Amino acid sequence: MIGISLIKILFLYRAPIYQSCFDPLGSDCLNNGWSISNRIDTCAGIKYIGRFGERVPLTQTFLCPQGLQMKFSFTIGMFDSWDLQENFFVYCDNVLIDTFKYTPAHSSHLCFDSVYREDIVQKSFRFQSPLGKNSLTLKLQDDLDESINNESWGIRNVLLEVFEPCVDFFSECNYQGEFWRICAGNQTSLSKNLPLQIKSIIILKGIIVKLKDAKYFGGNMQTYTTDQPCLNDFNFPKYQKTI
Ligand SMILES: [Ca+2]
Ligand SMILES: [Ca+2]
Repeated sequence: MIGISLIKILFLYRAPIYQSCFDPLGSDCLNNGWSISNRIDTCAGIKYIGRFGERVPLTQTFLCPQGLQMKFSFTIGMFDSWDLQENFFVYCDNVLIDTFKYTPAHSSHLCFDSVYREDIVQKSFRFQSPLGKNSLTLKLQDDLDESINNESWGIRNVLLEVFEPCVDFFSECNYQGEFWRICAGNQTSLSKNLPLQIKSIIILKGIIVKLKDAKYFGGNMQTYTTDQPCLNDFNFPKYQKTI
């Protein structure tokens, strides 16, 4: 007796892996997951995650399918007395993806030390998520040589998203073992196409995965909208030909 097993995936919109601090008043800025937590400050009435400086790195690791086109964007406030030779660095897994500087011509007096001006800039980067792993670590760092009261930065409108949303299925718990990928555009599949039994699934926000098999949960459709690190109760069967 072979049940008909079905995977159906709904890709509702381009999937954000992470977003934080989009509300100008900052209610969503405080619990942001970055390595230096609970730091929030206000410039010209707008909240920023920060202030940071003194070359201390700010990092965050995200669960993320490998080898996908990613976009990382944020608004940075570069506050006060940045010198012309000083830089800001953006890394993914310790690989530099961009560096930029404070631009005096763009700056204006907005906040903090009234002697020095602020440069507020929208930044956006595209890169591929690292291969051979299911996570990536973003790192933001300056090379400022003076105190935060003298020169600093903060970020807001922080967004990490995937351009081609995909769902990765794994043969072992915790996203290990063989993996099999369904992307937007090749989304519905019968289990005869499955090369493995599903034990864990990376499900980006905005994606709904539905699994159905006659032998499990009375044949009812199971719906998942978040990462599933270990589906011990759902041993999705390999397809077998009826004898
Ligand atoms: Ca200032
Ligand atoms: Ca300096």
